[in-house]
Amino acid sequence: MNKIIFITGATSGIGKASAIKFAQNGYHLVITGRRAEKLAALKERLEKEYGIKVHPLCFDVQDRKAVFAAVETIPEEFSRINILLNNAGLALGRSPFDEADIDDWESMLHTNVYGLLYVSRAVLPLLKNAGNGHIINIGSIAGKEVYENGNVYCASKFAVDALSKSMRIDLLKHGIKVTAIHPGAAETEFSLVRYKGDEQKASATYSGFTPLSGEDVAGTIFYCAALPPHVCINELTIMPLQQAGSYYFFKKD
Ligand code: NDP
Ligand code: 8X3
Repeated sequence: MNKIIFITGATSGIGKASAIKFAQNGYHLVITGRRAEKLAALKERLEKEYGIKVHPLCFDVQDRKAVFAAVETIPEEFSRINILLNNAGLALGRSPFDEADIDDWESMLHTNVYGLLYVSRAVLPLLKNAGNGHIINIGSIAGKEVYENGNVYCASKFAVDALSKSMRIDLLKHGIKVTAIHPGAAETEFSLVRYKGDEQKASATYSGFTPLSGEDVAGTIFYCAALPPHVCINELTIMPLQQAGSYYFFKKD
């Protein structure tokens, strides 16, 4: 029987690369995001290329009612969810604490923290039913080391780190694995979103070094998911070769 993975933020970057990776390996998918047309295109592509089944769910993870309502509609054939990949997230702005936009702060906390909480609670009954469940949370190096002007984005990812550790303890008795993966710089739509469409600022983020790709992170997510049932990676950081931490880059022109 094919396993099923539920992926938040599958319309782009790490989430989309993960959808492709798991489809290549015979998983059926529940893919989510706010951009319905991207979900539809990915479903068509993956079903055609890999012969697996894909169920798209379009909702905003910030909207508690919408999250629970969407999960309620999952058809029987997709309801034995083995893996939840909590990947949807974003940074908005990179400004000093005293100048940052408070609306941006709220969006980051509502998406990266509350969104992860709502989706986890909504999907947990399905993971419990399937047995041997696994929750994989995408944190960040920003959730391990605070950097200048990272303030609330860093705080949201520190929360993901703390919640992952806490979920690991509380879900132990249900036999559910919890893994937190903390990437360094990955070239996705992340910086374009952070800098609100400013392509120059976004591409400058990745100049002078070779960043991770969404596929690099997806490969590591799949590695964690494919370990034997008695083995759980609690957390790991994955970085570009030229990045040692939030602050330490070895850049070449
Ligand atoms: P992308 O911007 O490429 O992808 C983000 C995904 O999250 C999109 O699919 C987007 O879908 C979804 N998303 C964002 N907000 C919401 C929302 N409110 N409701 C539902 N879905 C949402 O970035 P990445 O792939 O890089 O980011 C994935 C995760 O990795 C994030 O949690 C990010 O914080 C983390 N990360 C990224 C790093 C990087 O350098 N890129 C490094 C460390 C961590 P849609 O717009 O369709 O809603
Ligand atoms: C994304 C990585 O360093 O831009 O989480 O915050 S960083």
